[in-house]
Formats: sequence, structure tokens, C-alpha cells
Amino acid sequence: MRRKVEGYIFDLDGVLTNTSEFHYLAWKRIAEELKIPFDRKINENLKGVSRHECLRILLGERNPDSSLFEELLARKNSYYRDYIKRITPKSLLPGALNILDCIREKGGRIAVASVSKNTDEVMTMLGIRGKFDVILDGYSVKKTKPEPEQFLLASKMLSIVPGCCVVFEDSSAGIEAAKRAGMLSVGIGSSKRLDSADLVFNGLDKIEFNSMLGKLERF
Ligand code: B16
Ligand code: MG
Repeated sequence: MRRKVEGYIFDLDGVLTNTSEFHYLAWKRIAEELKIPFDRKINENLKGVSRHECLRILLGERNPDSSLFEELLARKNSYYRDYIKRITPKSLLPGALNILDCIREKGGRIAVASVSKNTDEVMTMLGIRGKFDVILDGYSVKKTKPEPEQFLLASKMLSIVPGCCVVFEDSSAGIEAAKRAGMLSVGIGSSKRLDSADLVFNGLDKIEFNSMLGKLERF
């Protein structure tokens, strides 16, 4: 029997808006200050991963005492928060508003599930809070992506079973979390990096909604 997709779960950074670039710039400053090698390739491993885990990845074998660790987390966040001051509704990525409208027309329910603890502020500055039935941020669960906990909470709050939910994600950690939650997944970005997703598009604006839905419902 064909499934009916009714729940649509969006990642925030890198899917609805390009804040992933601001995370990159903030980590780059930290890496430079610590004289640790860092580039866009290494940055791929930080996508969809909590701030704490990002710093662990960045530090590798280095093991600073907990007060320095906490200070570095706070410093990275203050750099990031400086960058996000420039967000406006124009910072939504192309195709974002259109897909949200298409989903509403179909009667679908919509959630944001982001690991970021700055989700609230970013959503407000983008002016899109009202378009979502559920907003989950980095404070909403203990175990973050690639654990499925946040997506399962989104499914529960949307009152739609996991098998009828689809996740839109730009990170491999997020695609893995969607799979472990028993959900369909749409990768946003490079098909090489997100090859385990059910479908991959190089941006929300590349999606033809009805055709995508038809494919998803046949899986
Ligand atoms: P913050 P997402 C994630 O957001 C980012 O992809 C990841 O790079 C970042 O480290 C994480 O949020 C935590 O963000 O420092 O603002 O709490 O992609 O899940 O929307
Ligand atoms: Mg992301």
C-alpha cells in the first residue's frame, strides 16, 4: 500500500537558511586563535552536530580543562551571534517559502528540528515562526543527531507516525537520524555527500513538489 506523507520536518541551518556559513566562519576564527588546522572539508563534519561535539571534533586529541572548554564554547557562540545579527527575511534560501506553501496547500503539518540553541532567534529574524506547527531546538532533547530522538519527538508533537514523516536535511548526521527514526529523508546539498538519503536536491528551489511527493509515497 502506498504511504501518505503528512509530516514534514525541516532542519534549519543549511536547509532553510545559510547560517551554516556563519557557523563555519565562527569555528574558523576559533581554530585560527588556537592555531589548529581547519578548512571547509573539516567543517563538513561539524554540520548538524551540537556545539559541544563540534568543539570536540575540532580539538581532536587536544584536551583542555573544562573551564577553557566552556570558554571556547561561549566564545564561538558569541562570534556566531555577531554574524546572525545580519539575518533578515531575505536570508531564507531560495525555494523555502514556496515549499512551505505547497505543504500547507496539501494539508501537511510542518516542524523545524534543529540542533542549534539559537534556533528561536534565527526563526524570529527570518520571520517564519508562524509557518510551523512545531519548533524544536537544541534544548529540546538530550541526544542530538545522528540519534533519532529529536525527529521522533517532532513526529509525536505533529501527531503523525514516523513512517509518514519526511525529513529535509543538509548533514549526513541528520540523514542518519532520519533513517534511524524510520522516516523518509530528502538530502539538501551534494548527492555525493548525502548519498544515503532517499532523494537529494541541490537546494529547496530544485524541488518540484508534486513530483517529489509522488516518489516519496512510492518508497
Ligand atoms: P548552536 P541544524 C546545527 O544546526 C548546525 O548544523 C551545526 O553546525 C551547529 O553546530 C549546531 O546546529 C549547534 O548550533 O551552536 O547555534 O547551538 O543544522 O541542526 O539546524
Ligand atoms: Mg543543517
